[in-house]
Amino acid sequence: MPENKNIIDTLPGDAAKAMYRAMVTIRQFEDTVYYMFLEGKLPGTVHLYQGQEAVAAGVCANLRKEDVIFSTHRADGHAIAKGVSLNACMAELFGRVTGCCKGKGGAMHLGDIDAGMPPAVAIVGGGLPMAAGCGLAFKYRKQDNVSIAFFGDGAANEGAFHETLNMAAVWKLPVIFVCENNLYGASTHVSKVMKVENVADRASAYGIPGVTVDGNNVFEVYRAAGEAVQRARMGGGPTLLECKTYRRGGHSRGDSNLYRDKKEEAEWLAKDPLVLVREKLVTGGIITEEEIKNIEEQVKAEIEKAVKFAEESPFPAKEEIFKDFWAD
Ligand SMILES: Cc1ncc(C[n+]2csc(CCOP(=O)(O)OP(=O)(O)O)c2C)c(N)n1
Ligand SMILES: [Mg+2]
Repeated sequence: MPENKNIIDTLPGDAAKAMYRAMVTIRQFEDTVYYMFLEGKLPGTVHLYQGQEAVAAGVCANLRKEDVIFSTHRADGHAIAKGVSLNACMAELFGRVTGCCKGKGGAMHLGDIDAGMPPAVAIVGGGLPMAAGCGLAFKYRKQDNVSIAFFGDGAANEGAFHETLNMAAVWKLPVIFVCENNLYGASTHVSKVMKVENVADRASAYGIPGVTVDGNNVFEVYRAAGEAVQRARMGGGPTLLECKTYRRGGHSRGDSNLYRDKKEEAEWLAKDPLVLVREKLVTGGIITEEEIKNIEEQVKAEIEKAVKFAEESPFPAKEEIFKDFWAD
């Protein structure tokens, strides 16, 4: 995908292919980042998104550039799907001045306001009130844009989740709350911290629609998110959309998932969203094996270019250290 281009730009005819391309880009980007991290080339830590690609791709395919997304500590997939440039994402992870936050945000604050993604919020649940605030701004200015809050199952147990959903419901804000339920908050299984079966069941407590979908099926995510986005644009208020999914890797660096049940793990890993979408596209006659190969090769070249761009970029100057920051 060309830099800074939202996949919505290639809709409507090629929506499926565009989503596939976004998913391949996220997977290859994350695999590359993982290996570079293990090699010691990247500073800090990483929270990778492999396995959850269908959520970011399916939701963001419904968005315009002017719509806004709020992300979490696991931000790469959201940024790529929303059209933040690969070069700027990679340079940010390397802490370089050409990064989307001038190298000062790093992996957990990835974002680019010009692409409709304020820097991600790594405080669990912290992005939800901001998404509602942005929704309020859209409503106040009578713009038919939407604000998306991506968050995890763990965040759904934070006070910020409950307060924000209530306020967004009462004020009918154009916000879609997208919970990526990957069954774990770090090493804690969702069943240990939640008594309802689905996060979306909680929507009824706030009087808004709640929908649970297979988050590994990009078409299901796309359709459900599309309905929620349409409703929000028309003034119908917020939706809680829960996408059930699974991390292919650990929570963050050095996590080997030893706490995960092996049967559960095998079942979910067999449902790789990339494999599923590829099968559907090929059997549906939407894409050929040759096109798949071409997409994969093009994406590989784009990522290699991004790594080179990042490695060759300078670090921020020392004089810049106190610029762009504020604290209370
Ligand atoms: C308020 C807060 N508490 C704890 C942490 C440490 N922490 C970072 S990620 C994480 C787990 C979050 O789980 P979930 O919301 O399910 O997101 P996932 O990592 O599964 O994507 C925790 C506890 C934090 N960043 N912020
Ligand atoms: Mg989780």
